[in-house]
Amino acid sequence: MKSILDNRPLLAEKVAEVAEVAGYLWQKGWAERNGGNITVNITALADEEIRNMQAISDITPIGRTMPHLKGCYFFCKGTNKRMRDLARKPMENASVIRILDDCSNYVIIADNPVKPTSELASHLLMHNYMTGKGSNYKAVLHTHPIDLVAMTHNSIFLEKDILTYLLWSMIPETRAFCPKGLGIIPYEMPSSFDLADATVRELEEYDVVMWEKHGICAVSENITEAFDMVDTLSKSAQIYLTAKQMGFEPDGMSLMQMEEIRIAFNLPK
Ligand code: 2HA
Ligand code: ZN
Repeated sequence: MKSILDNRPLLAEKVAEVAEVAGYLWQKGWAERNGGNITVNITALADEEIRNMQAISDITPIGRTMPHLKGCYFFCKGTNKRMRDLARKPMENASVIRILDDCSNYVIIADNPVKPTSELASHLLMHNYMTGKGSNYKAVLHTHPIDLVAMTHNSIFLEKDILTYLLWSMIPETRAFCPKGLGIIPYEMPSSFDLADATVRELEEYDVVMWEKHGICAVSENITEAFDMVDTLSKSAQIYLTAKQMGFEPDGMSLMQMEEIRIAFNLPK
């Protein structure tokens, strides 16, 4: 069967990267059934032929106008599709969509008419925000990491930046590679615009945000970097949990030690 990936090595590489990360999400136990979703802005890889491709779906409303996404292209995991299937057969469990010139509707153009993720609204709103401010961020990851989601079931951890400092203090890597910390979004209905709006507000300050009692969202230049931030935060959560299981409260690195890392890695305040 013909695929949009044929003779497009850069696009094929992007999709292979998504498939690799989808496999990690499943292996980590963060992606039960159809849990989690991934979208990647591939507009820079859309050549003339892609731009002329016919729609293979009806024109579908996004539900909002996305002024910065006119004519953009996204690779989107399909709704109700499994991450573990996306890992093995990406083009059967995802599709490429085009945002129409009205910035309010999309069509699917390849390979199959796989309806995009139920979190499309929040993902596109995040892309719209990132593109609008001229950022080079192109990937949005949403997944359900067990340890980090468990922590959001304790209201103490929902206060601003409590979890950020706790997780930073577990291991120097987290301070270095998740330098903006972790935003917290109080529980909202999955797939809702309330959740999408709250997420975009937090992106002004953070690259990774927790959705209380649900999951995590990370944005970055590519899907590997987005995954790595979540993986690093989860490692910190595991260290915290392991210490608690050993029967003690971990000391954590001191504020001074964390500040040392900030300076050594030239990180913003
Ligand atoms: O795609 O994770 O938040 C399934 C979900 C919705
Ligand atoms: Zn979810």
